[in-house]
Amino acid sequence: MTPSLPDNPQSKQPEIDRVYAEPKETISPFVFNHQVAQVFDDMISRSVPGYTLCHEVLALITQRYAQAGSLLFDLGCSSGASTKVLADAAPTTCKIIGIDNSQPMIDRCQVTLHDLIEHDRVALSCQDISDTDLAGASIVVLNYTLQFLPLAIRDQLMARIYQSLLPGGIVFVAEKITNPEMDQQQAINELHLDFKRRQGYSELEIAQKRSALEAVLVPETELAHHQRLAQCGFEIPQTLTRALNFIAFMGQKPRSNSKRSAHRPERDRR
Ligand code: GEK
Repeated sequence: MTPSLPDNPQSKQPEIDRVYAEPKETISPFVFNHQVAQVFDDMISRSVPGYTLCHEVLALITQRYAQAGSLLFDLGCSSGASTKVLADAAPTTCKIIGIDNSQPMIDRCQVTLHDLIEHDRVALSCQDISDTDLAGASIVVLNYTLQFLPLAIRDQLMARIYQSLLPGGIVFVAEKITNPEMDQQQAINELHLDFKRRQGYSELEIAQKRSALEAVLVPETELAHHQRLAQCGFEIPQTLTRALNFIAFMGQKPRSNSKRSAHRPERDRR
């Protein structure tokens, strides 16, 4: 039976993703438009293995590292799933800021986080994350967002996050990754396709979405991500969760310069 598709922007009920269910004459590059925003929760949870696990670990990180009185940023907040995790796990003196450059996603987020926004716990802003002032942050989250930015500006954004974070601050990132070993990449890719099939997506939906995401979602290797964090100055870049070709990882800004140099290996201290 075809699932019904209510189109009510005020509805909190997740709607079924059928964006690519019918054959399209031409496949345009994927955009976070109104149609996607309406079904986003269903779309991401049925497309990203480990999505819930990533949020469970984000809650642990937030409990441990959110600094009282600081700001927590969710960059690319979409419908607010990670924003809500931050709000639920952080001290009440923290303010949570959700940023997204898609107005339909922000509208959707306004609905799902209505109570938290009313109580001034969460604020949302529709803007490009390259323009966001991150001063005063103790945690910056980029859950499945960095992969949508042009490769050329990813280093710059991460360097700015590092500079803006308070000492001891955390960057928490979740991404789809690619594997430099062709055989491994192919095997894991096939398992990801199996995951989508088990979630009820048809071959047509999988193929059309894949072609829409081509050149829009550009994954990097796990090593490239860790190296970027290390180059910016983050300590202990490490992977926290892994499900097929999706990982979540974090890095911590040193609490002080002296502590950082004390932990650096001998060869790096010159
Ligand atoms: C979650 N974090 O559910 N500036 C602002 N927002 C952007 C930009 C940009 N330059 N580029 C993309 N976005 C969420 C899921 S989805 C991931 C994040 C996915 C936004 C875009 O509009 C979308 O809402 C989000 O980043 C990526 O935990 O759909 O795979």
